Amino acid sequence: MADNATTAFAERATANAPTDYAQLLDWVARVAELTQPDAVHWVDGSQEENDRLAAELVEAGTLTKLAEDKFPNSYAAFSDPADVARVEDRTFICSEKEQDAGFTNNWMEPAKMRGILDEAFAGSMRGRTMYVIPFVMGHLDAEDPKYGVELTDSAYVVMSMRIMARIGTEVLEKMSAEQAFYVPAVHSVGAPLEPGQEDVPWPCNETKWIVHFPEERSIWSYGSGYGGNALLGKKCYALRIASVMARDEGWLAEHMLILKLTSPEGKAYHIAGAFPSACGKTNLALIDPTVEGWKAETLGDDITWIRPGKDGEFRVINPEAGYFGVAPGTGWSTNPNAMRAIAKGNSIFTNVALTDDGGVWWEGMTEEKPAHLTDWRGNDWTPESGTPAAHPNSRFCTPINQTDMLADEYTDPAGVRLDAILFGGRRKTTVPLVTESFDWEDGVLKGATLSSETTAAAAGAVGVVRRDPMAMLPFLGYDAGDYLAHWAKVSGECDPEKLPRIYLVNWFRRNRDGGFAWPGFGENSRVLKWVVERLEGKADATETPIGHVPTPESLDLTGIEVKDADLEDALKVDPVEWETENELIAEWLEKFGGTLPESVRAKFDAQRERFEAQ
Ligand code: GTP
Ligand code: SPV
Ligand code: MN
Repeated sequence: MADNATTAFAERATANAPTDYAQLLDWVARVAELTQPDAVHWVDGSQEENDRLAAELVEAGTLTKLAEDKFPNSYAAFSDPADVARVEDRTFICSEKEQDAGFTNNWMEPAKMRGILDEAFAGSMRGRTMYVIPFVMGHLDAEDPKYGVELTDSAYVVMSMRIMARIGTEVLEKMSAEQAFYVPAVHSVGAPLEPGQEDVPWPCNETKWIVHFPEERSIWSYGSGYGGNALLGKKCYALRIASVMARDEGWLAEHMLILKLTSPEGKAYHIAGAFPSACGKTNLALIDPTVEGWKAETLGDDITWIRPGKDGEFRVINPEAGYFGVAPGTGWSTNPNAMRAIAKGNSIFTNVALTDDGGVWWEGMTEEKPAHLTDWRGNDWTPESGTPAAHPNSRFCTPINQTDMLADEYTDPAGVRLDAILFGGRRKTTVPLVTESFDWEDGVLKGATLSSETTAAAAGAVGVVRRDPMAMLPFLGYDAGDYLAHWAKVSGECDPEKLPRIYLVNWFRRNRDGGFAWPGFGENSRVLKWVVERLEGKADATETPIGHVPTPESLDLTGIEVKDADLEDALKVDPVEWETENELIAEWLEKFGGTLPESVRAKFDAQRERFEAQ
């Protein structure tokens, strides 16, 4: 019941609001009544506003300004040590029916969850400002712009969302003029301040809730300030909620990079890659090809929206505007394109280490470790410390338009035609460097049974092999079997001749000595060259029970030294390893229950039969 005090919150929220969109004003007022912020600020997205928020966050100790001559307009943030990654066990899909969330998701009855959230959010923004961030995922001039509004009590989130998405006045004006649907997304760090109570640099709550109501298309996030938990346009909207929109509207929302590759003959190809978190999307998206004459340009590194195009092709766009990239392992030798983009500034680094001269450092940035650093926890660090200076899931947040190799088509709402899809993961054994699927449905099987060793991108154990369908395990907004059926449905609307070819890749296989069998990074261009030559019908391959694998001679290894034994280890399809793998796949497919599409089961049976016939 709204008494005078709570009504005052609602009035304050909408007084001087830069819009007359009644439904939006009403929702903002209701959330303000619930959360009771001290002030409400409608975000315009300007540089001045950003600079003001940055100054406030520096004052509060949340941000450290980096040396202007090294990283202009850039900041480092250090999170609470208990708030460093996505929290999958606290992430819920609250569909009306449990079966619609599927076996891969946490589910709770929506009414029950609403009760919990009402309690958690009641007064949760006390003593703080509630920011209203109008945003659009994808292009503002798309045929059907995908709007959202995030209400957050974190200025760090505002600054990060400004990098990751198109936000502010222009979006609000168009959304209001169209009275358009927007995804309502509420975020609170869950750390209200009593009058006079001093704030901490990274407020958060031990209890965390990352909740999606797919039918309502709404998001409620509580207790974390970190990345995918808090920048709600990213995983919560552009994957979980968007996957549900996509199911209902006939398209696909995927955890994929998009790369444009131009051959020495000047033919351009577009390749998407679905790899689980921290498994190499950003690195491949920004690849610096080592193979002669090939040019790479990027369109995106994390999220791809796929639609059937007018001519029966798959068309793809990147709905994001920035990178939230894994810092460790990003260096001048492994990823110079990312380093150049970062060096232009306008970035926020989270949980990296600070150098004594006002710069940042993380493991793998340079070969030689600095003699002294302040590590991500704020402690003195030297190479002898024996602990990582940067958190393994530390990240750089950088505008994509600072990329020298950004493809022109990035700005085109019509996107690009997709020629190939790579599914990849981290597997020490079993999965060869690259395998071409026999056909589309066999490729969908490869996606459905994709597996990877877990990484630091999510809280929990690292290095455990788990199945991760299409690299979407943590990001599916609905039942996993229905999702695979939807892949079949969307592809059924395309010209079969124009469907992208599907490849399974693994940059992480170990050789017999325990090292990486394949050098990876820029050298992956050699694999991409093989992929394109397969599309062109030029490259040789060996047929194996899982598909076509390069012959050792068909990979262009000019200019690098790869030992014969390593190449053998990288390309091998070992029947003994695959006996175990097929067992694990069978167990995995069992979990889908009744919604597993028959075509996936049939393609798996065919794979097993090919092994048996060997
Ligand atoms: P999210 O942003 O979490 O979705 O991850 P991502 O898939 O974009 O991962 P990213 O490209 O940032 O890679 C993460 C880690 O994989 C880094 O530590 C890299 O050094 C490592 N990595 C990427 N590519 C390769 C490769 O080709 N070979 C090897 N050995 N490691 C790689
Ligand atoms: C991932 O974990 O896949 C990321 C980082 O891309 S986050 O935005 O935190 O989800
Ligand atoms: Mn990701």
